[in-house]
Amino acid sequence: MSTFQALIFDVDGTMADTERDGHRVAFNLAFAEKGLDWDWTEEIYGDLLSVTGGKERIAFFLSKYQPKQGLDADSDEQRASIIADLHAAKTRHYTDLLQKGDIPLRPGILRIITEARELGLRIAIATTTTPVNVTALLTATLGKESIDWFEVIAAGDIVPAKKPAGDIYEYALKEMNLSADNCIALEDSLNGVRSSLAANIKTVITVNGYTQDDDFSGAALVLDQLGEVDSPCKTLSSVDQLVADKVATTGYVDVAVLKSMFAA
Ligand code: XBP
Ligand code: MG
Repeated sequence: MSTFQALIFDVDGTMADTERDGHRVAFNLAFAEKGLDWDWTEEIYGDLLSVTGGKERIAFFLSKYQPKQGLDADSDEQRASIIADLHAAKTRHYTDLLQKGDIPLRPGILRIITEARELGLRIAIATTTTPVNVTALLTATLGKESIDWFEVIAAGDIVPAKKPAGDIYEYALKEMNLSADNCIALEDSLNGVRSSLAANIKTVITVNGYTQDDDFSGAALVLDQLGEVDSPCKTLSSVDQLVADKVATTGYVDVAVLKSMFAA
């Protein structure tokens, strides 16, 4: 039987609720800075989340919403360069927001990282967001030294195809010299679970406001959050009844629950 050796974390929506009050706000600040009158409301942003990656999301917005004020580009190359410039401004605003410390980790994330490290489990990150966004979040929430806790931070344009493709998880597995059946992925969205499952990794989902209605079939365990001693989680679905019973007893997901999921 394969052994449980590593936990691979998605970032946005899983480690922290970064989308509505982080990325979305930063995109709007970048648009204003560049003299664009675009306003990504919470509702529009929910729709735009169907496309992963900030640059790709801007391109999707332009094609789907066709704002009156478009980008002044003569060629595809120039357009890509304007989008890249806009996205760089967004990344600057986003990391500034994180530095202010307004976006905390989701319940259970610190607890499970701490426990995993104590028990010698390996931890890594697989995300579509820009690498500097990951290190800014880790620094703001766990301290700068936490960057080194993660054996691999697989992020952004390091792979050509972002989630829902499995590439970013496959990249992380390769870097860790592990196979999919040694790992569990923690995700929050349909694009995320498609990606982890494309890489054949057993997946735990914690939903959020934007993803609660996503189709998570194929995930091993779906919860509202990982839970804490004083704030129990709710199991939304579980492939294995024993795992669901275990979570119901403690009120949270810990390494013991993940191990039992593994044995299931
Ligand atoms: C979620 C995403 C990201 C961010 C934006 O990533 O789709 O694109 O919204 O990040 P994940 P960038 O859930 O995989 O962490 O603007 O830096 O691309
Ligand atoms: Mg996510």
